[in-house]
Amino acid sequence: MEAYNPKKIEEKWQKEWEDSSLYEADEKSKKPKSYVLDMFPYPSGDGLHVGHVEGYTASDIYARFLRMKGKNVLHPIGWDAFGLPAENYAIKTKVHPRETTEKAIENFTRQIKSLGLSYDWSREIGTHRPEYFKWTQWFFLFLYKNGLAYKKKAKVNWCPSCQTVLANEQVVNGLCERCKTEVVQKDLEQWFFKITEYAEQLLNGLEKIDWPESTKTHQRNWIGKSEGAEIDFPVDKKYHYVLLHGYKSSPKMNFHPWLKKELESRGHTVEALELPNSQDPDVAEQVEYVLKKVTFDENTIVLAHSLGSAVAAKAIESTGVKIHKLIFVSGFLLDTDPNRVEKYVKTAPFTCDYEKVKENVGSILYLYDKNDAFVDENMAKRTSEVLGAEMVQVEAKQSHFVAKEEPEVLKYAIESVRVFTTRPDTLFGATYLVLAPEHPLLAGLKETVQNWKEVEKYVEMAKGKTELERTKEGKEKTGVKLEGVEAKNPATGENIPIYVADYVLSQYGTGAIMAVPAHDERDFEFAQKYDISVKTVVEAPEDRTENASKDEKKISEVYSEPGVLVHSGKFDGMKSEEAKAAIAEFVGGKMKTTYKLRDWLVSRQRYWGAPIPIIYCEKCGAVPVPEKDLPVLLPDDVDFMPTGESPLAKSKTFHDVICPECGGAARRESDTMDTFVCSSWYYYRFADPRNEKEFASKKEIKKWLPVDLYMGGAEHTVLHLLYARFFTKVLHEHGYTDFDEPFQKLRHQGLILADDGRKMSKSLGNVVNPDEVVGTYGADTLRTYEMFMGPIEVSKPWNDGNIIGARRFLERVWRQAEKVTDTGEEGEEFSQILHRTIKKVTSDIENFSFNTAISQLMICANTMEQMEAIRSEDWRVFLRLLAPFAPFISEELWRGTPEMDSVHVASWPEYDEAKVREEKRRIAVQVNGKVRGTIEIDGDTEEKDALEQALQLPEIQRHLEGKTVKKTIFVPGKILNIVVG
Ligand code: ANZ
Ligand code: ZN
Repeated sequence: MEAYNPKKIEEKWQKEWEDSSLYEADEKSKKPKSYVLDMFPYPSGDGLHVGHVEGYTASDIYARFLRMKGKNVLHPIGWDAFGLPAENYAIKTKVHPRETTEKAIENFTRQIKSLGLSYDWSREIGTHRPEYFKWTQWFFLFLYKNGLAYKKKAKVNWCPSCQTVLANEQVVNGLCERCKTEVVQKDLEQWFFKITEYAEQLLNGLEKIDWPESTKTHQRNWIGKSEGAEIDFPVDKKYHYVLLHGYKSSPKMNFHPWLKKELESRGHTVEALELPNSQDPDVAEQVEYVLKKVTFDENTIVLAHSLGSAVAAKAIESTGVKIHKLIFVSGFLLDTDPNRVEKYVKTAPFTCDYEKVKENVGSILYLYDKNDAFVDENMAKRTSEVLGAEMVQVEAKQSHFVAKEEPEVLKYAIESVRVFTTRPDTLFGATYLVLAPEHPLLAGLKETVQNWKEVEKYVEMAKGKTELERTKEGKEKTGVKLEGVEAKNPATGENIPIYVADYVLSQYGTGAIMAVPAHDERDFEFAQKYDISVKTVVEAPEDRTENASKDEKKISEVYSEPGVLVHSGKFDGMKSEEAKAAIAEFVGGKMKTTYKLRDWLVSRQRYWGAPIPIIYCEKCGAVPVPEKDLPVLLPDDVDFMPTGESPLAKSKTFHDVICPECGGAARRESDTMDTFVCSSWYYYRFADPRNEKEFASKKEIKKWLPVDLYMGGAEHTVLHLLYARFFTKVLHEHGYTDFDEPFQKLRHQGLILADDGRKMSKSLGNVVNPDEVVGTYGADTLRTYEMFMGPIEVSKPWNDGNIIGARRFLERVWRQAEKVTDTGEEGEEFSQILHRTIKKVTSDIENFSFNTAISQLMICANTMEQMEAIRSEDWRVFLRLLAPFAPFISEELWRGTPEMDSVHVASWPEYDEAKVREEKRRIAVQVNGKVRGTIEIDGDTEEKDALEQALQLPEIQRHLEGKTVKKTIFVPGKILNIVVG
């Protein structure tokens, strides 16, 4: 027999498998399906890494196993092909990213095929190909049309060297992950996906999927659910209120007199105007009246009810000064409704310049009554939208706020700082407030704050810092006190100072906190530094019995545990957990759940990505590209040199277009999408990869999805997994799928380290190239070696010596073929080993314990080596067990037997229960090390069962009498020692 020569057989079978389409998923099969998926790779210029090989081999073993078990397996591969490296390479070398990418794909393909991975190549996809990204763009529009994609100005991490926006996780210690340049913060108009709307579903979904616990924990932390309360702290500053009544009303009607009194009793001045001809009003005349009567300044708050809102907006449009705030109470504008214009404006045509209004007020609030009989919700929404107003839904005492007293109106009329706290029980101990440097209230305090220059400088400085820098533990806290303005603690009624400090983040909660230094570490540290008072309001239950109250001693540490309330008025003595809701309610706060999860920023100022399918028109605004015009292709007349603007903006052919709605001149959105968008839905495309009408048909989705096994590294996948789950939840909600989790079972491969235990990296020169290993030892050896390195999920170092071990094992198997005979009798002993091997390899593959499966195959091979002859039947059992691990050698040897078809479509062997049963054994039972009896147990009996049996023995019971079992020591098959005391 010839010596084992992998080169010869591997190439041969590779070609044969490909020619016979052996691994293509069968569309017509009635067998149960199984979808085994690898995280598709980014085709980098460096080629495949041994870490890829590890994960791909594991899922390949599983896919092959399922095929042999009679499943119709879908096991596809494709390319996550958009991304920065190809673009950066283009900047350096001027080689088009498409060219680099296609070349890299070619190389990856060759490498993957050489490894004998059983992919269905007929379904290959690449996210950079127009037939694919057409549907990525479709998904953008799908989200947009469902209100889940929106544009807003946002602070983003900006790398001045890469000239691009970075995601938070691309910022490492304040530096760009790629080029190590210091990252700065910058304001840009960006597209976002509203993933936050699904926070709760994304959290709950984790309960029902089979994923590694650590990965689920990671997802939970990323979503970061917190339960607490929102509480308002009135700002102790005097304003000038202007109240405008509605149609057929007057300052003497509705809530006006009451509100005026309430506001005045708080020290504000109030001007309640009597608008002319309220019974049959002319809004234009009323506007003129307001402008004549009122002197607007930065301390003015205009509160307008109903028709008064139209008057207010129009008046503010031409004040010329910026007022503090405008509050609409169930208001509306006229120009959106021609009938109303006619009815209420008799003197002139009436349109309102929303932008001017926005310019002339600090902020606009829209207060809407849930049960409003006059203003419907859509009108309220539209009004809020055109004015950029914050819309708040409340319940009026009487529909449309016409009661004599309307507490919600008062509540929102008063300027206050809203905080989010998880500890409303500590409210009596809140001794100061902190605003994030970006807090919108700050701008309105410019005239009031005496040390404005200092505040401004601080805010400016905070801008340059990343979130991580700001919140790092142990970092010294900094901040500035706002001189000349205070807030009122709503529980104690006392005035407390307001600070601006960067340890409070603008994007979490409400961007403001109540600080409780006695019970929060960060607040304590800050209070010590700025000499702010510390007030204990929760004590450990045991401290309550002591006479001396804590605050009489010097407080030197923070008590952050639950306990019993003190110094909290009528809540003294209450348990802190109970006090949370009670105190929140006492001050009119609302219990509220907050999430750390932010909306997903998808705009990238880059070339090599899927263009965002939006067109901007002067007249129509943002217009989605009609579906029939997809895909929006990437133009080739661009320069890749980054300038901070998207490269697409400079392409003439791309940039200037015609508005699909009005036909006027318009321009295209020039940003591309985050590549995570491409990878959020690719697993659907594999089900129906050539569909030109849909991203995948419902029928094919139903046939193949969800994914039964998803395999990939644990690093860098938190976001990918979250985003993919988000897409699936949205699809589910809109009836595209009958499942709402895409990946039923997830497994990770561990890192493969270099032989020196360090991470493999080009700069360290310790990278192992799989091509070389395949060239020297063969793909079967590489696969077997990597699977034998250790448990799949742990990190493990490369070891050249052990590769040779794997190769020798396969050589040994090869040599056994010579001993195979058609006659001969089955030896009892070997038969047992063979059946135990079937049992173990089967359950090990099911449990992803590939290293132990291989070691069982080695035991079996060793036994065969001792034998003079091997029955053909037994030999073929062994080859089938080996096939998923070493597909080439098993195929070659299998075809050497009378079998005509591939081993990879043969059926998986079954074991005989009678042959795997381990013999009973008699073992000694000790008590405290002395043998006191014996029991007879099976070879695989577990400790607790052995103990139970031992406890039945009278001689053992005697020695345990009056004692307690401290522990047991169990050596399977040998001894059970019971330790008592
Ligand atoms: C008062 C208080 C007292 C708080 C106390 C804690 C302990 P998690 O659990 O992470 O949700 N906080 C709220 N918004 C913040 C922001 N934008 N930036 C920084 N910190 C913020 O944390 C919630 C707690 O973090 C909140 O509860 C608030 O401090 C702070 F003994 O309020 B706490
Ligand atoms: Zn238009």
